[in-house]
Amino acid sequence: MIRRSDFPKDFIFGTATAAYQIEGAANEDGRGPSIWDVFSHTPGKTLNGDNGDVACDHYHRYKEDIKLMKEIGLDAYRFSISWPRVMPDGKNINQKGVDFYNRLVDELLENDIVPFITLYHWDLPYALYEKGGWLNPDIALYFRAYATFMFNELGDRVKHWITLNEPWCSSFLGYFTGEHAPGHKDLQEALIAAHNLLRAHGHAVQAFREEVKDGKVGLTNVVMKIEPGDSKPESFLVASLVDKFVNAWYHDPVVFGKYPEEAVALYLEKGLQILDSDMNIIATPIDFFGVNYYTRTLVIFDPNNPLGFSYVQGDLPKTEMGWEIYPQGLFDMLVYLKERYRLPLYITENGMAGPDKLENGRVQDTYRIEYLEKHFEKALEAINAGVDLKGYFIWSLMDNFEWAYGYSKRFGIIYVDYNTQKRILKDSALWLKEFLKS
Ligand code: GBH
Repeated sequence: MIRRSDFPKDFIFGTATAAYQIEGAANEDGRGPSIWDVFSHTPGKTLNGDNGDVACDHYHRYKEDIKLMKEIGLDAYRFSISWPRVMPDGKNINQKGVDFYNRLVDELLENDIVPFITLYHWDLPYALYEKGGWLNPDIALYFRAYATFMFNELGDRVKHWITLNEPWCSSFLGYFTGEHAPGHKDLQEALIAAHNLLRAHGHAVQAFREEVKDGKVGLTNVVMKIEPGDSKPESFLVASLVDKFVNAWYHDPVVFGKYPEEAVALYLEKGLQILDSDMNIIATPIDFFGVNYYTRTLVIFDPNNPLGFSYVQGDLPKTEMGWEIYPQGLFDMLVYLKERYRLPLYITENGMAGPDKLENGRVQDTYRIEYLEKHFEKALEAINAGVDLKGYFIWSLMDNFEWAYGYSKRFGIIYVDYNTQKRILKDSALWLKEFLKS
């Protein structure tokens, strides 16, 4: 059985959340609307019309939630800042919103929990969306100003910062499939958004170097293991193409200052120009990559699909999201990232949605324990294979607003009863507590 003591001494275990998914208090203390408020209030965009107005009410219950983290024995906590809470119009400061994050950070530190902050986990101020959002090149400078403000405000106490969460999702789910806010469906827009997201990242890293001398800054990407879904040689080719599009696209420019050539070709084809000066900003050196790993993705060659490929279902056991459980992919991708980019890594998200049932005050989520244990093992194998993996954040601390799926999917190690806001440690949290002592 895997034990905590098998991991390096300074390895940290934590949980992760995101502001819009847990905070609630959407209209309190001067918070402005984000693209996700508008999107989730638009009929048909989220399952059952769910939205983050109340969510887990973490804005009011953060002390209780930190107490639970402490009880489990977590070393660290990754959360995101709601840009429209601190800058309701995307530019001007809302002191009450800033105060919340000061209280949150102080409470974490008092409990010896190391804060990791994500600056952007998808909740763009709606006022900036009205100015063009991620399609407006100026967005990178607005983001830089917001980041600079937050570094100044919290950088004395917070030493670990992540600029963006999963720019692939913000650009492709937000602007191409329309599954996420702002719900556009335009390939050219997705390409522009992706580039502006990376520019915003680079600007924030530059600001970080000026403001926080003794901290670390990185970028978190969703890292997908892409495999061919059948044995046709064409399917191997599309798998490697899709791999470039979801993985290398968001890592290569940050380290090498170059998009993979397949991405460059797509920009050219769509008549978009990429400036060298932009690439220099994007390639401002970072300290680590955050890895969000959930599953593998199978693709096959499909001449009838305009993209040239289709997604197919695999036959491994699946989570409630329909995602295959594939721990080996975590090992493979950690080793791949290490070889290609030679940077320290954190797993900033890993976890599963389960068929959780609260029965007699207990949630027996043995499947989640098994999922986590297997992924912990693969993380450890990666460390032993020479990967500089420094920490592991479970998604998520508690059940929360799962974007387009609303409250129907539960990823937490803590169960949330949305009628009463009562929190109940699932068996996985109790298992983790024992693990962390071992
Ligand atoms: C994360 O994104 C988010 O950062 C977090 O906010 C969210 O709550 C969490 O995941 C859980 O969803 O169709 O089988 O090929 C995850 C991004 C993108 C990962 C789609 C899985 C495809 C699975 N996901 N991806 S599959």
